[in-house]
Amino acid sequence: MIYNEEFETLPREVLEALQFKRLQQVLQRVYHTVGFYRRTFDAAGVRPDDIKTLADLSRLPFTSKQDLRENYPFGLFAVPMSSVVRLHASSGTTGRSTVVGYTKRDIDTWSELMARCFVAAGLTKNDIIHNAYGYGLFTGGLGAHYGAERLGASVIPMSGGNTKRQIMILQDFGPTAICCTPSYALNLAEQGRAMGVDMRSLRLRVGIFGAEPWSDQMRDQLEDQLAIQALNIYGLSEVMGPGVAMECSEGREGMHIFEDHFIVETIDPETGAILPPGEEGEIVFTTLSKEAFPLIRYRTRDVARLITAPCRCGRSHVRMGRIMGRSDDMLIIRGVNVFPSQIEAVLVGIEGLEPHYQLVVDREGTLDTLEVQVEVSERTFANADEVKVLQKMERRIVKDIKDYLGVSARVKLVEPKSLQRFEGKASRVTDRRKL
Ligand code: DLL
Repeated sequence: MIYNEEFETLPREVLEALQFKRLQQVLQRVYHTVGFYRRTFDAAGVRPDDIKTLADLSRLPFTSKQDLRENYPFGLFAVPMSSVVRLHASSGTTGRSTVVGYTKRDIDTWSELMARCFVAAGLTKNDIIHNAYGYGLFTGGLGAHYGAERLGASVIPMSGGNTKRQIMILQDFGPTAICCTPSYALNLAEQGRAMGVDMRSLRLRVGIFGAEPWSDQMRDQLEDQLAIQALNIYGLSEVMGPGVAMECSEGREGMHIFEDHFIVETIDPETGAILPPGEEGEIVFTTLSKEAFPLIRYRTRDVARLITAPCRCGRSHVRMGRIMGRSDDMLIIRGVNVFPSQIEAVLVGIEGLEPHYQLVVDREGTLDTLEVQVEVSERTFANADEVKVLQKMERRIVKDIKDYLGVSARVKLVEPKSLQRFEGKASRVTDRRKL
């Protein structure tokens, strides 16, 4: 089943003609309404009128997360605030996070794209959708919620956390689909079993999992433990939120990118050169219909490959394979995006610490763990005859990391000069997770 048969199955030439028409419109709009784009286009010596084919897009400069940060909070909005009906922000930052805005029509488009995702997963208005993506500034909760309502399904706005209650609702309300991060789904399965619940006999038949990397092995585990079909959904706040791309239940190999609303490119993260379809590289998106927060050639830092082979579901939109990694150092810990530099910002704000730290990420059972090892200064160390002083410091760091970044960490204070020093690029993260 296809939600928007007309647009999701457009023949390639028609799709590209539509993309080009929309591209011209969005370029004119950003050039005339967003100072940042006017400056970067001018600096590159390209004007919207110079873009005469889709391939000319490559003449335009990229937009990076850094550009978004520098224009915090609303500098890249292309409409006045009076037209913005919703704001979201990326998780986990000490201030200059990325803030995104939506007009009424943007919310409508997003709802439609999420409804397309649900239908691609085989859902209809007769389904009950348990939505355990977090509601709030994170786009997951509300994004999936509006899509489920658009489809006409019954949505349970669970949000994240409170696992025992989630299991009770899963048993009592009998949802047929669940939306959450894949690691949380494993966690639910495990805790359910511990509570003596037969998690395979719930009414669930589909899981729509995303917001963090996962693997085919994890898919097998989820399908086995919950007796469901587990499908991959992709998105990022900057570009829209969940629903930029979705795996269909027929193909199950790669996620269809809704190309009537986004142009996708893969580039070499080092040189910025465009790669031929099929080669693994950094994914770059240009939004074609967004009003409040259009993005031109946005570098996602997500590494994947595009699949152009036709899919048996009949959708003509290109697919992207699983995200294979990132071309920067962003970590996703229990669904929260964390940059090591943000942890560093917390640590340097605390007296008595040295700027030498290591982050160890692991997975215990189904839960991601983050350990922050940080050196205390000679002075603190010499004066810390009382263990209490160090314990107090540890607690403060744990609290600050939780307050600023929204992620729980274990903190280990270590002796001055005990952590490894680096001659070139510091490598501060050890990621032991096997997905
Ligand atoms: O995670 C939006 C989302 C919500 C997607 C719910 C899917 C489901 P952000 O918090 O801005 O937005 O994080 C975006 O998460 O750049 C990827 O690195 C990662 N990511 C999202 N989906 C997947 C996926 C939401 N299916 C960042 N596989 C992205 C791997 C994913 N990584």
